[in-house]
Amino acid sequence: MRVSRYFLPVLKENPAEAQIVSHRYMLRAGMIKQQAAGIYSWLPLGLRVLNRIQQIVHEEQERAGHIPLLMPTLQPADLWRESGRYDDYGQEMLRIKDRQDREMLYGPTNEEMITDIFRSHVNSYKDLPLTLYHIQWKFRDEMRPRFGVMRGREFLMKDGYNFDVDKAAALHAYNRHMVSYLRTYERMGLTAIPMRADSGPIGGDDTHEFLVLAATGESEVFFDSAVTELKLGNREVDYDNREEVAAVCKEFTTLYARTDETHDAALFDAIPEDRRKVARGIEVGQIFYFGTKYSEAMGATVVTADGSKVPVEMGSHGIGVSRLLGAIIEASHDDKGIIWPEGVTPFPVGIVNLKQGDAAADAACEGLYKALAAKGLEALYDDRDERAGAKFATMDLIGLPWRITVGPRGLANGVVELTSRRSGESVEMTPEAAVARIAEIYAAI
Ligand code: 5CA
Repeated sequence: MRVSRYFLPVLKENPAEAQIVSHRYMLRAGMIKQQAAGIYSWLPLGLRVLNRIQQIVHEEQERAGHIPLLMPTLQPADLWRESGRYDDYGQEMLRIKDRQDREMLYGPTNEEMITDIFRSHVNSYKDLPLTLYHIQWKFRDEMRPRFGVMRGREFLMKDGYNFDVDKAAALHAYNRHMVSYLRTYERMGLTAIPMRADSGPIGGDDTHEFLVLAATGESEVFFDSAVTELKLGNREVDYDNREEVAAVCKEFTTLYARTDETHDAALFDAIPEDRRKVARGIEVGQIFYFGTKYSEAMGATVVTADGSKVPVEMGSHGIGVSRLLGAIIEASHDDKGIIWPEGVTPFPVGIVNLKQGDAAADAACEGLYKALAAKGLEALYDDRDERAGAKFATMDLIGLPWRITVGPRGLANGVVELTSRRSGESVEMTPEAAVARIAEIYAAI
């Protein structure tokens, strides 16, 4: 993409309404525009990151054997009357009437609708296990929408629902979600710690939230600092192997890590003092096991191997897809702007032409742009007739992890400069070497 042809409405001034750094940088980098409290348009740069995040979520869900579908945003109120949640949900639910005066709602989550799909099509244990998920917009009329996409009213969520014949199988589904979430967040450059939590309006006995530590997080968290050292890394996990998946979950949930709702002072005090940490975190996901809460209320049953009919065992599992942009920026930025991890960056590399109109510089930039494209890497090429300082400031603000700087002086010696956004280090090399280096970095992602 050439900046001269792109739509990148960068702001010079700090927007007064933004209280935290991620919100400020998302507005300044021209990623989002607020349309109403907690409701945003996704401008092209923001959409690219949102798409990258969705792609990683899809890949990791499908790797775990979970199946995508797509349910609507609007739901009939009657479905929610069956579970009793239409009355329970309160003012967070946006209630709508259609022209026939039928009661509808903008879905805050989809337990009822997925249970309805299940009961219409599945009757036998032979069709289980089954986990269906979608990535869809939700609406919750939050009392205090704030911090940009972090606490929106309309927001994008991945929500998945498992259906299993018995509790042991449902707990395996819970564990599979935990492992797939750990991998998902790691691919986004995040450390998200699973913490024992409270189930709130979703209900159920077992639930973990995934928290990214950040001073601006809305949740107070208590943990053993050793938990932050745990990494899934590249290890292969066989998602069908119950013991193996359970062992990974045990590794990540044995050390003390809880949100304030479930905090236990006595257990916390048993941690060696130098490892006892109280901090703040951003909740980027939550998994729930709730058994037959919805299936019993809505008549979703399966016939088991011995011929008896039982309500299907369920759980639900959510990732805050749009919130993740804010969480990643909170975890990865400096005073010049965002620093995208390679896994989610909107463009893999930026090209800055120091002297637009100089024949050699223009030709070198075009050559780099095409050579990168040939390797499947779409660069953001700043081809505007602007001062170098302004181009650097834009690149730093939008946070592409790598920048290639091209100018007549370097080219006279056959070199361009490759700069890491994170370390600030620059290395001179030939254009060919720069392309090869970028390709090598992204091949490993
Ligand atoms: N049905 C379950 C799991 S699918 C559910 O709704 N879980 S949830 O309420 O915990 O939401 C899942 C994730 O969505 C949260 O962990 C959080 O990351 C994100 N989320 C929740 N509310 C908002 C909001 N107002 N703005 C942005 N993201 C949100």
